[in-house]
Amino acid sequence: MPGTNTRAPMKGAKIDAVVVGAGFGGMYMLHKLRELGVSVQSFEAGTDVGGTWYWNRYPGARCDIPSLFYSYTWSEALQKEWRWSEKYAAQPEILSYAKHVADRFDLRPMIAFETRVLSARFDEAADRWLIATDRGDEVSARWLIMATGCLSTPRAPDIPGVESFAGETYHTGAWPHEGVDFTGKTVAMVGTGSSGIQSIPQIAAQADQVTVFQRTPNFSIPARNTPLTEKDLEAFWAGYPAYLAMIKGPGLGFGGASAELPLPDDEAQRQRYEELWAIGGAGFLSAWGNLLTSLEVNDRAAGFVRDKIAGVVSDPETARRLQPRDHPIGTKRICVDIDYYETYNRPNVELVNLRETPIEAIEPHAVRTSAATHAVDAIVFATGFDAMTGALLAIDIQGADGLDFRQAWAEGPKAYLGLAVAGFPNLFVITGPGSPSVLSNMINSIEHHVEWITACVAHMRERGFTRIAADAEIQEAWVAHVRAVADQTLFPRAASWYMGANIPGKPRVFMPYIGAGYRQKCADVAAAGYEGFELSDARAAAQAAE
Ligand code: N01
Repeated sequence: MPGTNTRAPMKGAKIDAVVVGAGFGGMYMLHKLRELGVSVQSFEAGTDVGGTWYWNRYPGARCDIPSLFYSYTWSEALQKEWRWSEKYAAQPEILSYAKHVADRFDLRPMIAFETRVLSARFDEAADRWLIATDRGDEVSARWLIMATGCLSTPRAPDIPGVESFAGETYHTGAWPHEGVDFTGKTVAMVGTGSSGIQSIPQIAAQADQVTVFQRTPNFSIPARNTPLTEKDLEAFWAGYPAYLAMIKGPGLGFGGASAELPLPDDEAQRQRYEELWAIGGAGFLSAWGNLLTSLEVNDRAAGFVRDKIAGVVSDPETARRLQPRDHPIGTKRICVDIDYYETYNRPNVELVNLRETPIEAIEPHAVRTSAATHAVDAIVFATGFDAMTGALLAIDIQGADGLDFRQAWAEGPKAYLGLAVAGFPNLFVITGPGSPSVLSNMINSIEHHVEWITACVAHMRERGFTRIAADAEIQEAWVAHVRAVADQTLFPRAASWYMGANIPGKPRVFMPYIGAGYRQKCADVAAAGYEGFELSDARAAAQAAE
């Protein structure tokens, strides 16, 4: 997007808080801090609000959580006045919602757009962060809040010759704002995660020819997307109080998985999968309470989906290539699609299995595998993100005693409750590693973290504390607990982005927290005077030392 921002840099500004990013996390954080009477500035790389929904504009981009539940709950008036048109809203509608929130709550004056935070250094004497941006801003803030998103650093693969390609290349996570017309084009699609699975049917409907280069097939469940009716809304509002209670409860905010154990007989199991398949969406994983912990149970569910794929895809060899076999269902993020498997019945779509015939190089006009040279006009990389840590590690952050953030996370991310990092006082991460984040409904988890951080800031202000620092040992114990809980599930069996496995050289650590009772734990920590944190007042300490 062309730059429109000509504002003068903020040099030497002294404020209470800086919020990095103006997606759903950043926007709510701004609202809450302003409400508290805290002076706050946000820096956002995009030209507008929306975060994920600002950048991911690829054809077919949609939320995989029903829109009525992918909405802020903190303002019932907002919830009531915004009318979603479909069960699963498409990206333009979600972006409109984000913009509406920014306008309705007058958030824009607090946001500097087209501005990327480059560095942050903790000034120990003042208990303040010194933040610098690519626009020359130099701001001092007591609190630094990273609302940088979990999936915000797109990753293009290092394929030999990629730079020699003469046609256009795109990444789903950084799609051109003006859109792309593939009419008459032969398109290579690389990657079959959620982004690939959503965009392939749309691009295939427009382009002349599409060749999908698939490394790992993923499980996908049909969305069964429909327009939202008055009846849907009535049902939503009737269940709203129970929904609010549920998201504040011990689970991940998706409603209860069936606790029906031991499982009924084979036919009854199959019946349940049929029902969930007919309903559509990621709720398929809630078939049984132990679907993500018992390999035997999981195998049944996976087999059911493999059979469905075989039932939809006409060519048996293509169906076989599309059937995932290398990971338990749900241990890589389950995909939710519209006509994904059906797309392989189109005459203009070809599937290349990179496990059998890997890409050797990209040439100026082709993708060359070990078996063939595929002439293409354009390449779409749906190759994912440096998830959960990429956006944080892109910033040069120096904490207490000059501790380097990249050094602190060299063996993998470590964060107490996924909210704070030992050695980096007064820094909070919204939905950071070690919190339910990407395994939960992100909007709800964002709200939870924003409210927890706001309460913490209020606590510090009321008592005159200028520093809050997570205890390194308690953080270690939390990180170990996060790992131990994950180890009781099937998740570590998949080479997923949850594990950092999609980035060569990234430490393999299961990053989100899948345990129960997370909200209660955070509440207990706060109620005990921020147990596991050290709260202090630098000025008082300095005076005492004099
Ligand atoms: O990325 P991914 P994504 N050569 O990492 C392949 C959220 N999201 O952007 O599995 C060939 O899942 C890679 O193959 P492999 C959602 O949480 C949500 O699709 O590594 N292929 C994989 O197939 C999601 O999980 C929504 O073997 C290469 C693909 O690229 C997350 O974002 C929509 C390759 C990457 O899949 C990420 O999804 C979209 C290479 N060198 C995204 N490198 C909704 O709300 C990678 N791949 C619906």
